[in-house]
Amino acid sequence: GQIVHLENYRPTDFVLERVDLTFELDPQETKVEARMIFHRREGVSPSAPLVLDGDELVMTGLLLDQEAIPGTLYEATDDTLIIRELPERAPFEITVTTVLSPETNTKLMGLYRTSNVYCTQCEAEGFRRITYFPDRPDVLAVYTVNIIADKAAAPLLLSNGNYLGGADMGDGRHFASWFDPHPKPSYLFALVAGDLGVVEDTFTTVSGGNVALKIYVEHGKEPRATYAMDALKRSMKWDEDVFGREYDLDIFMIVAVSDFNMGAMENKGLNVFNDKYVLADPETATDADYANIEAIIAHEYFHNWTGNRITCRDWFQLCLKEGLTVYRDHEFSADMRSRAVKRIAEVRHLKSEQFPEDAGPLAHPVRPTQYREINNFYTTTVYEKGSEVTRMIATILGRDLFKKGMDLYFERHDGQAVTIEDFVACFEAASGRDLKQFSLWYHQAGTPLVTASGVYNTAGQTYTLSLEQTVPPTPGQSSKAPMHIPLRFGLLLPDGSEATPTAVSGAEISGDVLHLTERKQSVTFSGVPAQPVPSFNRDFSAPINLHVVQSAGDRALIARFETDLFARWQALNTMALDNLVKAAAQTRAGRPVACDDALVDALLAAAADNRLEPAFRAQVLSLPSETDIGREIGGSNDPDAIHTGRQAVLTAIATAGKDSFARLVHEMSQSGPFRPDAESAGRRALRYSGLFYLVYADGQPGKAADAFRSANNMTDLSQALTLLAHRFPDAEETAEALAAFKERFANNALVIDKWFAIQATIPGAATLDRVRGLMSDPLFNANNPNRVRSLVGTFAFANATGFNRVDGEGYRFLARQILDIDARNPQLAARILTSMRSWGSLEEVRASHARSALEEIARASSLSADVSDIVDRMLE
Ligand code: HT7
Ligand code: ZN
Repeated sequence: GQIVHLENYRPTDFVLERVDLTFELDPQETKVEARMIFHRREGVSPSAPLVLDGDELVMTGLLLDQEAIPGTLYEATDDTLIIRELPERAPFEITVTTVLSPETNTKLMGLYRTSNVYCTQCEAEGFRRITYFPDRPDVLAVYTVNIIADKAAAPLLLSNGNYLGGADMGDGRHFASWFDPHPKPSYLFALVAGDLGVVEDTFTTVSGGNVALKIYVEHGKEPRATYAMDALKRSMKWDEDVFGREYDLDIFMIVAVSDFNMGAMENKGLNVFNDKYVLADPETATDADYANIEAIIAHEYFHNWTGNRITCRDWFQLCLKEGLTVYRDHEFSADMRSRAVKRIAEVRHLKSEQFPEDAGPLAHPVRPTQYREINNFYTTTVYEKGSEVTRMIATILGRDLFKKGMDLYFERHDGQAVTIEDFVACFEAASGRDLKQFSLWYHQAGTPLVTASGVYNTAGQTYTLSLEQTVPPTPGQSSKAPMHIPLRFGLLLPDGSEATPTAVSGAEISGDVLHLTERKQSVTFSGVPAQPVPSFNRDFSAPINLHVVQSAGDRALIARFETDLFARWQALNTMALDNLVKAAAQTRAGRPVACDDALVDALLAAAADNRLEPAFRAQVLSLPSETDIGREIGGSNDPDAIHTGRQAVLTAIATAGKDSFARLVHEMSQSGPFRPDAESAGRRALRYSGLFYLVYADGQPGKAADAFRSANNMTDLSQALTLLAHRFPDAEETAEALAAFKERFANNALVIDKWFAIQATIPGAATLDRVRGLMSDPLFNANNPNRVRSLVGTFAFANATGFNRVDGEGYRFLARQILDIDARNPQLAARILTSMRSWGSLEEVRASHARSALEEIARASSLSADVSDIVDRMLE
């Protein structure tokens, strides 16, 4: 693929007014007729041709105002259709007829089949696989869709907008027509046809509109869609209450399908979901599944305003809809659950996924300026860092001005396709604040590093903070300008209370936000009665790395007294991370691992503190992951040493806290029926933390095996199985539990994905052979993205010791898998390949094996654009 540059953006020569689509569905020979009304944009040369996008299309007809266009006036290639000599002023109609084979479409882009259901995925550039079209987000049109299909095979015919009507055609077929009054880009088009069950409900909007709600799932799975329906209604209400956004059609539909490249898709009025993010019941879904369903249902629904009503001018602006919508779904979940616990989970995810991306060869700005394959830019940087950038705008402006800016955005840009600059301008206009320097967050890649040190002057009762920021170099960006970093902070006094300085100089401070804007900044606080302990980045107000030299005692003070719960957790987590980094070094040097008493004491104190909610305490007890430790070490990493050191620290904590953990398990045991709410989930999480350490203290599988046998919900069951398999992979109890789990859930693919994932993450070199074996299990299906992700993806992303085997076999295995998957589904292959994005931080033996594996992929003939884009960037 060629590189697309932002600077080359220009509007289309022709304006698309209306689209009429007719589909005659057939598994191998679907006929699509697209009638499109265009007019030449003012000022465009009369000789300019109409250029439409296509991808693997077979065109069987081409008309201008219902007359065949002579072959001399058009040119159809693999990826474009060019039509010349079109009317200068008057609108004209182009009719394109194409024939598609949904059944053999394994890329899952465009129109495809999944479990006998016809389904589309058009974002980003899938519509061009249906017909020749101006397939770009700044072309907004009103669509009418007619669907014809065999009535028995596809009793259900769905598309965007409102239902117009339908009828029997008398020949075994029937049709349905849909009209979407809201102009939309082609990437939001959707069609679904098949035989599905439905869960129905209604929602009355704040202004009295009645909306029919429908969630379509495979027959028999309806009861498992009720939680999703509940989440949908809560999302609709929340968007009215918090953002003032009402739904705008008579009907809102969600369809769950089992073959899907990503999580879900926000097509106007007809969201299509990976069934993993719709289906849940206590027997088969974990608390994490419930939380994900709630978040993703909300995310896709929120896109109706942030993405659909106001869309992106071009794909460089992807964060305009994704970053903002992730921010919205984060706020929603924070309101539905515990805000502090939600924030901790977000930051853990950001640090374990986005920070490595930003520190490696795939680093790119939140708003990139070039791409080869847009599918590869649906990244954690665009999504999660994009959300953090939106959050920082809210932090800098404060709640009211942020709201004023959002209202202005909706008012100014409804119905338009806009840019990040348009978005930021709304907040500048609403607040009168200049956000030029702040906007560097969109343009400079890399995680800023802030170092801080403080000096207290006893005589003058002043405290001076020296702050310095650097942004590391990233591909294509060697030097960076200083950023505007909003740092929430507090100065804690030795008694745990917070200092209230009488004056501050050297930085703008508003409330507890310190605005760091210079490369080096010295900030002095007056009227500080004693040497304070600074607590930085409360609520993780800025997505940065922070280096502050702080003693375990200082951190323990923050952990005990901070008013910001996130900062408490952060202090404990940092204390643990310091220990784990040391443990890895000790292991590597062949020395015994020492675990600081201060850490053990602080963890046990927090764990036993009944004033803290259980979910928070569980987060405290969940130590930084091996990836986190590797990131902190930063280079020449040895995953085996990191793992062994971490295991030793876990065992030390477990041994020291055995009695407390036994108490926790007892206190957190629940009776009564399962409830998926956050409070109950928190108690399950804390109980599991206790069990985890008890099993580590015992060094025996007994308690985990008992927990497995007595579990009455999927959270407890899958965690017990994980504990057994990961800690005692060769024990008889483990083999029995794995077999029992498989037998019980063999007919539930989503649960079997957990079974694959648990085994794929068993630490150690032997797991590769296990994964190979599982690939020939009859329950594995190499064509289903969820199966492939749960086995191959999880092994590569989440098994540091197994995947990074020192002999390089893990990388060679992945290389072959990538080539195999790429032949069917390039998007899936490219995404799994990004698991190698941090290969440059490995010690040299592993790094050299990793490089060879990447080179093997790069050398392969007929690589997709998706995979070659990723592999080339990783080798640059
Ligand atoms: N906007 C969607 C992103 C998306 C996608 C979804 C399914 C398959 C392929 C896809 N490519 C891009 C999902 C979202 O962020 O809401
Ligand atoms: Zn999204």
